[in-house]
Amino acid sequence: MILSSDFAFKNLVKCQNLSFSRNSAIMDDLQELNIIMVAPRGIGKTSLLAAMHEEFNKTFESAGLTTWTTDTQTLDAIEECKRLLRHMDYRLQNLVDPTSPKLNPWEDQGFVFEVGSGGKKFMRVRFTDPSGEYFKPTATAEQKEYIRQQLNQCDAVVIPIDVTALMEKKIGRVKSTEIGLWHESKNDPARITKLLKDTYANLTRPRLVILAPLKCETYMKTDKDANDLLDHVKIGYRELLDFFKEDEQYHKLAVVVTPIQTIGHIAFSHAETIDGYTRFYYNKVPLDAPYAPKDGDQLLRYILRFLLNIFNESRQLELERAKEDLQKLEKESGVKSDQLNSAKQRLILAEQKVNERNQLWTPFRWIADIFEDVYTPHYGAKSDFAKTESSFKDTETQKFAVQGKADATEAQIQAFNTAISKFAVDCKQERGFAILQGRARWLSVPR
Ligand SMILES: Nc1nc2c(ncn2[C@@H]2O[C@H](COP(=O)(O)OP(=O)(O)OP(=O)(O)O)[C@@H](O)[C@H]2O)c(=O)[nH]1
Ligand SMILES: [Mg+2]
Repeated sequence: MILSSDFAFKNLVKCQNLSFSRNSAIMDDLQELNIIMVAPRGIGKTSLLAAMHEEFNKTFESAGLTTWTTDTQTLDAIEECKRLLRHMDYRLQNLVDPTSPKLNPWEDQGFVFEVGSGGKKFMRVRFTDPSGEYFKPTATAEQKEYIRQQLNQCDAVVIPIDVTALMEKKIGRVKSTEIGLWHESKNDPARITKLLKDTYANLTRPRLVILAPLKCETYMKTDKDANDLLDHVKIGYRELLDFFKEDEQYHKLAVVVTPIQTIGHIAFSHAETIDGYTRFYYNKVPLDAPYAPKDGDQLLRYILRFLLNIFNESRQLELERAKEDLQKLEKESGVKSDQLNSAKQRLILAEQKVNERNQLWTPFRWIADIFEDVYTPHYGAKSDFAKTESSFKDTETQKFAVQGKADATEAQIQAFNTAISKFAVDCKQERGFAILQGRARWLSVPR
C-alpha cells in the first residue's frame, strides 16, 4: 500500500463497519461520505459536477437542508467549468480544461460540503473528481493505487458515459441492438468493469453506482428515444450490470441510471478521426441557445437519497443504543433514589437521637453516652447520605446527557427523513431514468 502522506493515511481511517472516514485537514467528529467520478479523459466528469453544482442550492433548500461549502481547487475548477460552458460558442469548440493529474493524488481534497439543518452540521460529503489520466493503462502505479483505494473507500461511484460514443456509428445512429462505434475506445467499459469487479468482490457495506449518460440532448427528445438510450446503456455495460446482480453483490448495491444534459440545447453534428483520435462535433440548437444544463439535480437527489438512508441507518442504531442506555440508567436511578431515601431516613433518625441526647441535663448525657454512642452513627449516616446523594446525582447527570444525545439523534433522523422524502419526490424514474437495483433497501422512502 502506498501512503504518500499523513493526509492519505488519515483519509483511509475508517470507523468500524461504516464507510465514514475522518479527514485530517478538518478536525471534527462529522461523519464523512465520499463519492468518486469514474471515467476516462474528456468524458465529462468535471462538466457533470458543474451541472450538479448549478442546481446545488436549489436542491438542498427545497429539501429543507443547509449546506456549508469549503473552498477547494475542485470547487474552483467547477466554477471555471461553469463559466466556460455558460459562454460556449455555438459549435462547442471551447474545451473545458482537462483536470490535471496531481503530483500527489492523495492531496486532492475534492468538492467538499457539510450538510445539516437548523444551523447544525450533521455530515460531510466529498466528491472526488480525478483526472482521466488516472484511468489510462499508462497511469503510474501510484495513480492506480489511488483510484483503487478511493473506490474501496467511496460510498457512491458516478460513471459518466459519453452518449455519442454509445449511440453513433459512422453512418448515423445505431439500431436497437447495436452499440456505438466509439463506445469501447471512449468510455472504456471494460476497464471500468474490471475496476469495479476488483473493488466490489467482497463488499461489506452498501454502495451506490450511478451510470450517468452525458451529451445526451439528441437522445432524450421523445419517450421512445430516452428508453432506447436506457436500453443501450444496459447493453453497453452488460458485463458490469450482470456482475452487480450476482448474489454476493446484489444486496449491497443500489444501481441507478440518470441521463444528464450538462450543457443543454446541443445536437451531435459529426465525428472526425485524425491520427487515430476521434473528435465529436456538436452545434447549439438554436445557435444562440443559453447554457441550460438539465437534470443536474437528479445526480444530487439520488446520491443524497442514498447517503441519507445510510446515515440514518447508522443513526438509528445509535439511537437504539442510547435508548437501551437510558433504560439502564433509569433503572439505576430508581434504585439509587430508593437508597437515597433510606439513607435520608437513617440520617433523620440519627439526627433525632443526637438532638434528644443534646437536650439532656449534662451529667445525665454523660451517663447516657457511656451506655449508647449516638454521635458516631450520626456521623456515619451523614457520610452515607452524602455518598448516596452524590452517586444519585452522577446517574442523573449521565441520564440527562444520554437523553440529550438521544433527542439530538432523533432530531437528525427526523430532519433527514423529511429530506429523503423531498429528494425522492422529484427523483425521475422514467424516460431514460431508472433504478436498476436496490430501490427497497437503499433508496427507500420513509413513510
Ligand atoms: N457536446 C457536449 N460536450 C460536452 C458536454 N459536457 C461536457 N462537454 C465537453 O466535454 C469535454 C470534456 O469535459 P470534461 O468535463 O472536462 O471531462 P472530464 O471527464 O472531466 O475530463 P478530464 O478532466 O480530462 O478527465 C469538454 O470539453 C466539454 O466542453 C455536453 O453536454 N455536450
Ligand atoms: Mg475533469
